[in-house]
Amino acid sequence: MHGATAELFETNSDPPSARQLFCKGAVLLRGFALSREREVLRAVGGVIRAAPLRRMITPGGLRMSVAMSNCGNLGWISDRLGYRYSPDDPQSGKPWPAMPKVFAQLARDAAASAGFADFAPDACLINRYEPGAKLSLHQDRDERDFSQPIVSVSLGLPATFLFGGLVRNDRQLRVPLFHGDVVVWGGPARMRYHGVLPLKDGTHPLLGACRINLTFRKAA
Ligand code: MD3
Ligand code: FE
Repeated sequence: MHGATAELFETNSDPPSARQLFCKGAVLLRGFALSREREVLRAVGGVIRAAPLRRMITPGGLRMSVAMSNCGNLGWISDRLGYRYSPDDPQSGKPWPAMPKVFAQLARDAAASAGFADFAPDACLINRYEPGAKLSLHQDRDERDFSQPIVSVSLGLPATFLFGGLVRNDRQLRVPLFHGDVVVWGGPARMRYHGVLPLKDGTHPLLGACRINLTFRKAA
C-alpha cells in the first residue's frame, strides 16, 4: 500500500475510554479526553499565548526537537545547568500561567479512574511535536514523590510511545497513542524508561501538523 494511503487507516478503532493495562501501574484510557477536547484545546491556546512554546537546551548543550511550555505552580525546565522545576518561566521571568480548571479536572478524573484518588497536580508540561520531533528514552525523576502518578494526555497526530523497563537497555513495548487518549502512570510503572518515536507527517483536523502532549505531575 502507498504510504499516504496507509496513514488514512492508521486510526484508533477501540471504543472510547476502553481501559487497557499494558503493564502493572500503567492504565491507558482510550479517548478519555475526547468529550472535553474543545475546552482543553482552548485552554492550551491560552497557556501558550502567555508562555510561548520553546525548544529548550539540554545540559549537554543540544536543542530539544520537542517545543515545551508549562502551566501550574511549577514548570519543568532544562538548560545548561540541568533539569528542574521552576515557579517562573525563565523566558519572561514571570510565574507560569495558572493551571486551567479544565486541565486539573481532567487529570484528577483520569487518575481517579485508574485508582489514584485526589490527584492534585501542581505542574503541567506541554510538549509540542512537529513531524520528525522525538523524545529520547528517559526516566522522569525530577519530582519529589514517586508514589504520585503522572497523567498524560495525547492530542493531535498519533505517535508511537516507547515503554521500557527500569533499566535503559530493557526491551521496549511500542504503544500507539491517539488524539484524546489519556495514560495514568503510577506504582511500578512510574520509574520505567520511556520515549516517543519521531512523529510521522500528517494533518490532524483540529491541530494540523502536530501532536501536543500534556503531562500532569505533582512535582513538589
Ligand atoms: C511513563 N512525555 O514529558 S507522556 C515527558 O508523549 C514525556 O510527550 C512523553 O515523557 C510525550 O516526560 C510521554 C507519557 C509518560 C509520561 C511520564 C511517564 C509516560 C511515563 C513517567 C513514567 C513512566
Ligand atoms: Fe517522560
